[in-house]
Amino acid sequence: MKFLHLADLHLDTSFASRSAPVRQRLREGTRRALQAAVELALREEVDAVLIAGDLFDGERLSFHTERYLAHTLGELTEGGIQVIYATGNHDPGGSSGPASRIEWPQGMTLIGGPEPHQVAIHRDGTLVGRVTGAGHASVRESDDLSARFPSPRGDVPEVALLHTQVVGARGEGEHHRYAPSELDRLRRAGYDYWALGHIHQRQGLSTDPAIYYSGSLQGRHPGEDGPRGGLLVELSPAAPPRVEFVELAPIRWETLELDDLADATTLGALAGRVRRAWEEARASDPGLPGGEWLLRVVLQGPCPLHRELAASDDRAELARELEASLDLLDVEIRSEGVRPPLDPAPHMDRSDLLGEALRLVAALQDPHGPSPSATLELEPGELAGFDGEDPDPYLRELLEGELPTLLEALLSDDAP
Ligand SMILES: [Mn+2]
Repeated sequence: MKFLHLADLHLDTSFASRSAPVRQRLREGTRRALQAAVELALREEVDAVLIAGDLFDGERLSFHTERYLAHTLGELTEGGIQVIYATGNHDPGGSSGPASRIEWPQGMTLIGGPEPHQVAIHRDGTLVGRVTGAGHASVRESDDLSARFPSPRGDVPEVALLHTQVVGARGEGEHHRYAPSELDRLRRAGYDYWALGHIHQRQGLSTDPAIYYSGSLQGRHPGEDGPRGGLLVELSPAAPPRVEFVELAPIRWETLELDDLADATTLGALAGRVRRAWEEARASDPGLPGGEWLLRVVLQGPCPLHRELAASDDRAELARELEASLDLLDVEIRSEGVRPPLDPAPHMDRSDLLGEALRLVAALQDPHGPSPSATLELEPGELAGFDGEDPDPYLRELLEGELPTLLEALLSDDAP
């Protein structure tokens, strides 16, 4: 049996914090990702497409998306591909939710409640596998739905389909603990593959049996970065499961962190640094042809442009320049970690507290100078984080790290 595992599409997410044109692109992006998934399923001649919940984001689905869904999923069922959709907490299947009101294409299976429902998968008239799924009926399913799954017969490959928070999975802290399940129970349930939804970070929790989150189909915020798509899975009675990730989302979120900015003395130089970092990152990971990007740039450390980077209009100007020169959909500049560049040298001879402190630190940092632990009268037991023999190298390293903070604190009223 060959199938495509999708989850967490969140169609019609509002993207309310974004500008109107970006919002529009993101909403279209999710629909285009689904279109790409349908084309992949038809091209690969899969037997089934499985959707593990959160197909749409909220209570109200636009007419446009409703029509689009019926049409797009209809392309699959008309192409002889079975579509099996088990609901999640965003798109519950109870009578009040939109899942129960949509005119789904003929031949599609909607599993909108906690009672497991089984679908036989045929290829050319032969039984090649079974899919058993359970869905959320309400927005707050608190039961472990996996406990209700029957033991599979096992004469053909058996797949379980569920929207669940597996306890201990990566990224679980970012999601509500709905329909929580235990990895151990999933492992022992007898299924060859668990097609999971809910946690948006793609991950395999087990390879034998195969237990996978496909992750969100299209990233929805800077935290959902990297390539996004679906898992193409092949199960056969004789061989181990083959699970392949296929990138499908046309829009990606990425973050660049730059902390070596001491030489960036002009807007042009700073933009150049970001451009080079971007080009390096894309050389090894170019993304899909024609893909669009939303970039967050996190600047930190000493930078001569610290005043400009604290001003929102200057950050916006840098963002616009990068959007244009790198052809990006959106750029956000974060500069909370930027500090003024500080050089102790011009202050070493001062006859005030700062001068005294700097001379003391310089003497204690000198490996041939006085012992820092003896001078400061510190016993090894009083040093948090130290568990070695000789505390002096450790203290010298600490002093090095504290120097910028000391300078900043003692120079704060001393505008250069
Ligand atoms: Mn979700």
